[in-house]
Amino acid sequence: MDRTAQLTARVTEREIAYDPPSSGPPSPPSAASLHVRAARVLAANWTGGSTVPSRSLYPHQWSWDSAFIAIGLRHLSPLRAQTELETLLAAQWADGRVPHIVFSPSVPLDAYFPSPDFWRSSTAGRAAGAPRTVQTSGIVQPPVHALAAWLVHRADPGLSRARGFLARVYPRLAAWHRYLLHRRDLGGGGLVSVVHPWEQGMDNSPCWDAPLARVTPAPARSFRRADLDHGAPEDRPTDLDYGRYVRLAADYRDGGYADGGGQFAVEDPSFNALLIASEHALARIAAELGAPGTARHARAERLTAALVERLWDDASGMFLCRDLRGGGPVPDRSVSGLVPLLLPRLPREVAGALVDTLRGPHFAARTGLVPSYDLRGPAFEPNRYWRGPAWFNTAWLVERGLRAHAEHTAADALRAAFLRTAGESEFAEYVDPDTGEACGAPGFGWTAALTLDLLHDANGALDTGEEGGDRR
Ligand code: 9WN
Repeated sequence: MDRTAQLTARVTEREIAYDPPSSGPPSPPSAASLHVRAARVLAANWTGGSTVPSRSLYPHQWSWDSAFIAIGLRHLSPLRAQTELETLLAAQWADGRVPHIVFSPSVPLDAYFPSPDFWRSSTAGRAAGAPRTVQTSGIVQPPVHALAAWLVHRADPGLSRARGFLARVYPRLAAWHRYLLHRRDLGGGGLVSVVHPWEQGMDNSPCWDAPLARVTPAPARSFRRADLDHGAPEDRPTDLDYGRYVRLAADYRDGGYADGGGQFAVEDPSFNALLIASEHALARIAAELGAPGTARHARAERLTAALVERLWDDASGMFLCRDLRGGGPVPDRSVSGLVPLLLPRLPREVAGALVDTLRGPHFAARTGLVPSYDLRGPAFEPNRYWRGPAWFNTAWLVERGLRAHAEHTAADALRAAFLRTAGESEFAEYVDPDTGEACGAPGFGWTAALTLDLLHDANGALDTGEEGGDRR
């Protein structure tokens, strides 16, 4: 991102002021105050070129957080939203990967673990083309970025064209998808695999328990967790799980971040659905830039077919993860298996079954939000990281999915639950799915950003299908 953009992408009072949407259903009475409070969170977390998920727990730039944050920021400042994505993409590796963390040099090393001296991107990642001027992690996160770039462009096409926003991000986004499709099809069936639970974004999900059980944990004395300085131990992953995360990341690093040989390889429904949605968005970006997007739409359709063929489970009425290192389908039901609802071209019977599952006993939580894990599952815990609590980014994805399939009543109810709980929890990182009790970090970036998106884009199904024109 150029210095001029950084200087002009300042937070202004005008951005924080509430400007009600001109169309759509009536907003809840507290919409104006919710808007102002959410905008204040994003202003407080803005660093000048990007937004931290949380000032305390996550003081750097995270990849999929930034994509969600840009989707909300577009309603406050399309320039800041563009800048958010450009800052992230400036840290892309030459092999195309977009790192899951871009470290801020002004934050002390012990503020977050694993820190830059663990990942050693500029040395251990040299063969894979890690940048020299910025320190990053070496793993990735879900590819929400092309979708975010398209939505950000649509918020102010004039500004976007004047700044050449799409022309600048397109080659980077295309290289990012190429990396995933070519280097991460570890199962050979067309889907992308994650090689670490942090890559999928739902770090501590019970879906990883069996694949992780094969991993020998790094000794507890070999690292110091920083998350416990800010988060309650009973809400966070256990030391044993952390030891396994560290082992997997250290092995990947010590192998020069080359893909294919690791102990952990999982095909995940949410990660692949987000890639499909982003591939459709990239096709639209290509068309906007004057190139045909047909081949990309066709690839997205092939990926959708592979997703259904490899990960759909009729018996549970949802998608399941597939453990490529020996376990096959993972029987645990997690919200990841519902996220593909956001694809408008999903077979009708699959979409119908997903809607039924959402309404059924495994996912119908008392807050009206979507729990991260099966309410009746053996590993369910209402407060522990990704093992039951409800997150706001997944609620947003499911809400958009319900709209994509014209389930507007259910979408309206989820939107109302989202806005109510986000406001009451002071934009918490996540909440107890039944009581709405706030957990994790307060003033969380994507919670605030996606609140803004639901306030300002009440009826929007994501513009991700091949058809569908002007639906933003
Ligand atoms: C590891 C930043 C990130 C989110 C992830 C969430 C959590 C990190 C952690 O925070 O992960 O990447 O230290 O637990 O699980 O989804 O992107 O908000």
